[in-house]
Amino acid sequence: MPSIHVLNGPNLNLLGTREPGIYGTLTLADIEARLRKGAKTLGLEVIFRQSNHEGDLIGWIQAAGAAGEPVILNAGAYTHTSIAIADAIKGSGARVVEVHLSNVHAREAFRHQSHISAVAQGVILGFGAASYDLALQALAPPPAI
Ligand code: CA2
Repeated sequence: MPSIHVLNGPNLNLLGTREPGIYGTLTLADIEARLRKGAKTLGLEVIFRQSNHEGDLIGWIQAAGAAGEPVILNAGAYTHTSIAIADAIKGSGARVVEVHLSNVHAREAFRHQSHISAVAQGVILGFGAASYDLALQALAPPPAI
C-alpha cells in the first residue's frame, strides 16, 4: 500500500487546548483519526508524526524524499523561519504539500512569509482540519482505470 507522510511541527501537539478561535477545537489526534479514515478509502497508509524539534522534521523529510513518498507538512512556526527545512525539501526531492489550519495571510505580518511555499508542490491553508484532507486528495494517486 503506498504511504503518505503527515508531518507536524512545533506546538501542534497543543491543538484543542487553547486558541480554538484560530485553530479550532480538534486535537492533533482527532485530525490524525479523520485523515486515516480518508486515506483508507484512497488505499493509502498514513505515517503521522509531530515534533517540536526542527532536526526531527528535517530527518523525516529527507527519509520521505529518499523513499519517493509524498509529504503533507504543517511546519508550524518553522514555516516562517526555517531555511533548513526548505533545503531539506529541495535537497531530498520530497514532494510536499504545505498545509496550515489558519489563514496565515489574514494574521500577523510575520506569518505572511513562508520558506516552504517556494519548494512545495502546492499550499492549502485556512480550512482548519479540512486543509489536511484536501492535501490528501491532492497527493492521492489517480484511481486505476
Ligand atoms: O495555521 C497553522 O496551521 C500554523 O502552521 C500553526 C502554527 C503557527 O505558528 C503558524 O503560523 C500557522 C502554530 C501552531 C500552534 O498551535 C497551537 C494550538 C493551541 C495552542 C497553542 C498553539
